[in-house]
Amino acid sequence: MSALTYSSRATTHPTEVGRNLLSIIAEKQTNLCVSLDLADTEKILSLLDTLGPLICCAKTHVDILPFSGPDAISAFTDRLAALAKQHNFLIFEDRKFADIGSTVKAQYGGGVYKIAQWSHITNAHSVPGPGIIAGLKEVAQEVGQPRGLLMLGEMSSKGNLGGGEYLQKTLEMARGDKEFVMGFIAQCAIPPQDGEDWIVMTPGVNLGSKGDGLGQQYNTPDLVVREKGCDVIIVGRGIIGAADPKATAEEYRKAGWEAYEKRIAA
Ligand code: UP6
Repeated sequence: MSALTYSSRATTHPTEVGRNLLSIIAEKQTNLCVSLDLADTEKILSLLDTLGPLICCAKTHVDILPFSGPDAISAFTDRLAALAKQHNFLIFEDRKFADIGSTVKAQYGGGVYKIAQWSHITNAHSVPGPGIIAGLKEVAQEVGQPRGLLMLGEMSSKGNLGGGEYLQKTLEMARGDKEFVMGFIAQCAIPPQDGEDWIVMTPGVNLGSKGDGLGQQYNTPDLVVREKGCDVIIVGRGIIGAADPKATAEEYRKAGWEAYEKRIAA
């Protein structure tokens, strides 16, 4: 796990999106990514306006939203981009691509969502093999804006097939493109080899619950950041389901930041 500070990693990270994310984290003193799993665009946008100063990243599942048509989608993603700029956070569409290179290329760049146009970060499963990274990268390069990919190495849910040898094989795949793959969705730090620095973003974080009855398993910010060495906590229902999302997000921000400070001081 990294004992280096976010700010030092922000200058050396091999990917541009990684450097941007680490600088935002260091500058705003927040390793909190909020997961906006809501079926209401106005709610998402107004929450982000409130939570913007407290987060480094906003995670979306754009396919949960009931859009009336393509114009409504671009209106939403434009407003999302404006909020990201205003409050200085990155956008992470949690698409979890999982097909052959040629198909994910079409899914990432096209369709109604045009994810690559507005999302700084997206993620992919390693099941299809390295072609998935190559396909997504072609789209990222066409966009001409910094885009980063996280590989899913281990999920938070009970009984998932990730971790162990699967994570190791996913890491080997990621090593094939260190300029595009910025890190992992995982539950522990990924030990770097020379010149590597994998950003680990970790879902399954909640201060008040152990799970959701549908397989989700929760850990605390302290466990995932201090003990396991992860870099970013991803919190959904813990914040968006709270009576006061702003005050609750500040609790998570503080808990995530203190866990990081303890880790680098140890
Ligand atoms: N997510 C997980 N676990 C993973 C990968 N992704 O929970 O291993 C995503 C879910 C959801 C969010 O798709 O958007 O993170 C977690 O939300 P929650 O905090 O409300 O459980």
